Parts: sequence; C-alpha cells; structure tokens
Amino acid sequence: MSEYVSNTTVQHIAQRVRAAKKIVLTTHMKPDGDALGSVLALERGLKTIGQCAEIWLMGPLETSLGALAAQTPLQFIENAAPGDDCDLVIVTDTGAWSQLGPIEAWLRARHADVIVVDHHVRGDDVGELRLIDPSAASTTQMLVGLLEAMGCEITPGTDGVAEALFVGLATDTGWFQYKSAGAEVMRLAARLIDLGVDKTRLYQLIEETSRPQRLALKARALASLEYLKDGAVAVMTLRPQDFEQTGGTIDDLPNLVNEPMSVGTVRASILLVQREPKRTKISFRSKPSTNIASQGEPIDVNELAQRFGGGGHFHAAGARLETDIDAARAAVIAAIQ
Ligand SMILES: [Mn+2]
Repeated sequence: MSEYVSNTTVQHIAQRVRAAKKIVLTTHMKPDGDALGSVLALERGLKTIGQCAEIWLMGPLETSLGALAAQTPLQFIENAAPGDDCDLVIVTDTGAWSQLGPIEAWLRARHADVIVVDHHVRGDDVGELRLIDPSAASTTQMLVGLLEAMGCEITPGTDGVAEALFVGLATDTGWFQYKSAGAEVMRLAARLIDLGVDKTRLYQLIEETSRPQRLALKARALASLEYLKDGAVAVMTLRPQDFEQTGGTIDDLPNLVNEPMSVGTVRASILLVQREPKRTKISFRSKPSTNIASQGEPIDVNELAQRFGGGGHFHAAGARLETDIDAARAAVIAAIQ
C-alpha cells in the first residue's frame, strides 16, 4: 500500500475544482463536527465562485449537527446515489475505506476523479489525489488554504463558510482544549470570530442538547463508581434496569466514560454496560501523559481491551464480552489488579 501522504498541492486541486462541471462532496460515515463542517465549508465556499457542489452523506447524522446545515442541502446515500454526471469528488476528513462503506463501490468506479483532503495519520488509496496533513487540528483548518487558492470567499453568517470552518476546528480540538489547538488554530479561530462566528451559540447547539435521560443515566453510572489501584482506575457499571428505569438509551452514553477523568488521581476509566442478557460492552479510556509528577505513567487501554478480545487506541478502546455484567466486571477488575 502506498504511503498515506500528500501527492498534490492546493493549487492543483484548485485547478481541478475550477475545471469541474459537477462536484460531489462526501465524508466519513456518522459525520462528526469536522466532517460536516468540512463539506459545508466547501459547498458554501464553492458557491461564492459560481461552482456548484452536492453534499452526499452517510448517516446517522446527529440532529444537533444537522441543524447547522441550515439552508445548505444535504443528501443521504441511504436514500439515493449521486448521479453519474459528476466529474469530481472531494472526500474530506477520512481516507479509509472502512469509514466509507456505502459509497465505496461508487468511489472505486471513479478513482481518477477523487480527491481526498484529510488530517488523519492513516488511510487507503481512496482517490488519485491526496492532500494529507496530520499536523492540522481539523480538516476545516486545511480547507482554509484550499478555499483561498480557489478564490472562495469566507462568508459570514449562519449559512456561512466561517461558521462551518469553526465547527470543525472547535469540535476536533475539544473546544480548543487539546494540544492540537496551538497558536495557528487560535489565530484562525480569532479570524473566524472576527467574521461574526457566534461560538456561544454553536457550543449550545452542538454540546448542550442532551435529554434529561442522559443526566439520569449519568447519575446511575456515577452512583456505581468504584476506585481501584489507589484511585488510579475508575470503574462504573450500567445495568438493564438503569436503562429501563431512566428511559435512557445507548444514544445517551457518549462521553459518559470520561466523567471520572475530572478526578486528579484517575488515570484510566472503565464503563461496563449491559442492556441484554449475556452481553456486556466495555469502554476503556486513559489520560495522556502529563508533566504532573503524582500522575505516573499513562495506561495503555488498548492492551487492556485486547485481553478481552477488543482493541482500539492507547487512550481509548473497547471490548464486548458474552457474559453478564457481574462476570465481566470481575474479569476486568482481576485484569487490573
Ligand atoms: Mn477531523
């Protein structure tokens, strides 16, 4: 497999875009803020130079993100397919076949006309041209240079390019918390805010949309919290009755596993969830290394998850066990001790 690095320039992509008659914009399944922000920013930017592009997504798309599209039309592969008259495709925020499932065959059939713009470290040969920058905090950060090279305007307003770029930048940096939010990112954020981006409105729209059931489930999870290894590892459980009694669903679970991370001693957090008999899902998270002496070495949760037939990344992993939650919990605790 060829190396996942750039093989083109923004200038060359700009030429291809200007010469195209019909452009399709797409991104990974279950689009996040950066995925959606990047296709919205391109569609809106291209409009300012008279270029027409269609956005084709693979859901599900969270309602809160969908609202950000405002007047920009979104189409879903699940319902139809892009027309064959398209002569250029831009895939943003991924270059991995595993994240492109429903559109893979369609993309393979027009490999020469596919351009990938991505900031991930790994990817496949999804398109003839690739613009890859793992040092970029978000794909939308990469798009700024491309939009400028194409002569697109960074339009203000709730249907603007600026807001779409900001959404990707903010969500992929944990609202500017992560290391990736360096001086360049802050300068770009400032430029977008100068253009009128309302970050308080966006934060509310994207992050403050959960249902009361989520808080009720969180209360159950926190009530179950136990510390192991002198407080270094937090373990929480959610059982079938927790879902029944709160009315919560798996859609209310994102990020719940991270809650114990706010405790100073905690280096890893584990959430066990059982919703049906003999099936327990385990999420593992750990904190990155810091210079805080009391915190010790970071914990490799990928290695831990692999012991249960799962896997993932150093700081985020998961596993599924064909057992009830008590057996799963005992096994996890034994592995940690
Ligand atoms: Mn991204």
